[in-house]
Amino acid sequence: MAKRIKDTTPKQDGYRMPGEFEKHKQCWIIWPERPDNWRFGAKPAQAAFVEVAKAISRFEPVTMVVSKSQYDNARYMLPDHIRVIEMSNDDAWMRDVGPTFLVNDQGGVRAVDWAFNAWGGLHDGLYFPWDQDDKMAQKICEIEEIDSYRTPDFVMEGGAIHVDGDGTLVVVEECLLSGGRNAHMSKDDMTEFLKEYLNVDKVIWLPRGIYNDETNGHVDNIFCFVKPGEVIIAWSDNENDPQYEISKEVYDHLCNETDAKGRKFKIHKLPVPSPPVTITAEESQGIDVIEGTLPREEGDRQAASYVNFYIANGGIVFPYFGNEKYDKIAEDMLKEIFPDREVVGVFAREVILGGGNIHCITQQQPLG
Ligand code: KQY
Repeated sequence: MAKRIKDTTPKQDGYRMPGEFEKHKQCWIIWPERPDNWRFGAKPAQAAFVEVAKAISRFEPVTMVVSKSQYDNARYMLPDHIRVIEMSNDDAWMRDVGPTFLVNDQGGVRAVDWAFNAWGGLHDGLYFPWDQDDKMAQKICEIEEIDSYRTPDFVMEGGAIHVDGDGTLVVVEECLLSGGRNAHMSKDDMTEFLKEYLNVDKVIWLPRGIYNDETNGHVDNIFCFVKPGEVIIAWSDNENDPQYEISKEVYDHLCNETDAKGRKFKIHKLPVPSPPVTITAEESQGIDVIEGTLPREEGDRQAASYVNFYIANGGIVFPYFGNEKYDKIAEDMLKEIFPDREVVGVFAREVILGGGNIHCITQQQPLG
């Protein structure tokens, strides 16, 4: 049985969101298929998602959820050890539509089921409708028999939050204060709400996210925790790149901050690929044009960032963008930052062409 908890909050009940680097039970992913977001009927993206799933499954179990019409295809393309479950969906961003899992000190697991409106609803959201995506967290909680806290009046996505599991949450102003999410709440109201639902003591608000991010600047493209007190940010040394000013702002902000326990941050600067990843004519032509969804034109800059990696049990699965020099810099840095984990790169250009990356398409379920 999975209950919906209505009268209390995670903080009141002693549940907290753990750091991604804590032990997982499994990883959840959604099979991509919508042709107005993934080129050529999502066939190249499906092949990339298979590689991501296979890479993560070397470290922990993976469950792929897939629509009725794609079930047979996904089951055929994925190895047997990856569980495949049929579930309706609107697109393939499990980080944002899946549950935000919580743990307590007795090994209990619960989840927050945020309201989801496709990153901005009718204000500046990326597709309509989004009702199937909004139901996904509850369905997963029911399958896993996990009780959840639904926030019907609070819109949030998993990619918009990063915690250290030790009292600190990091978010981005540009994203959380965007007009399509919780315009009825002030920044202070949101800070208090997030403290209750993620059970943190301190919320750090970074000014802006990665350049040209279609989610209004999700934190998971520009910043992540390695462990409490140690973080990675997306970086550019090129003063002519608009990313330079954004990353410098984030760096300066973090240099003047401490976490919930009063620690100064050790900050690693992970360069974004240079030149930036842009859409080719062929890639643009492969996308169905449907009114209301984001156009993808030749030359458009993608929000490509190596920070958007997934931390698995004993592993790091990160995106290669096909830029030999910068892929190698990222790989070497990640190996140095995570000496106890095996670092695995997966060619993920097809994922960034859909608007996110490996972290955005995955959601870890803690072991509890
Ligand atoms: O970055 C994410 N977490 C999601 C990106 C959504 C893009 C939809 N086209």
